[in-house]
Amino acid sequence: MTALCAIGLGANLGDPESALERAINLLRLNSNLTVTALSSTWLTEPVGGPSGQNWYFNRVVMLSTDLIPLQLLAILMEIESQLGRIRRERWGPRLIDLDLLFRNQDTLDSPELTLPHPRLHERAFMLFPLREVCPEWVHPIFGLNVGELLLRLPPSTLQVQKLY
Ligand code: A4P
Ligand code: MG
Repeated sequence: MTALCAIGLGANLGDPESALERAINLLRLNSNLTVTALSSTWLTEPVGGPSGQNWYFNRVVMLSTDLIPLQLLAILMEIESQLGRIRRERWGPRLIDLDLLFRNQDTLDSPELTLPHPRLHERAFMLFPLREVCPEWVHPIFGLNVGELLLRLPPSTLQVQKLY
């Protein structure tokens, strides 16, 4: 069954804008999925991790695919390693991070994959770009759409800026 999926992209090391472009091109080249929408690029304050990190560049990509979620996750990890990501500390600075934000209304909680992404609902850096490309999506656990999830966030967590 073809499913609608959202991918969250983030980068804050090296040349983040070109890393995001390259990741999107690799997704477009993959014959097992179809990219259907791209958000703007957002510049966002780092959440978690060591202090003094650069601000992140974040985007959301919508795609449709017949792949099962673990196959899609494997593709995302493959793209991360093609772009030179080496996993170091959790939430540390990174060349590129690709997260599967959701697949339709699926819920899944396994060691390799949690759907929707377990922190999506609390992250302005993903919700602002997601609202541009899929505002109608309803979180299957909270029963709220993307705009409603954003309204719940404390103003102090909204340090984001739309670039282009
Ligand atoms: N995993 C489980 N569920 C998922 C999912 N839905 N999508 C597992 C992707 N991966 C999922 O991820 C660790 C493991 O999570 C994977 O092996 C996968 O099996 P990782 O990418 O190796 O490590 P990470 O990215 O350091 O950890 P994590 O938990 O993915 O971090 P987050 O939550 O993605 O946070 N601030 C701003 N402003 N912008 C950002 O983009 N990103 C992070 C990373 C922190 N702060 C940020 C940003
Ligand atoms: Mg990740």
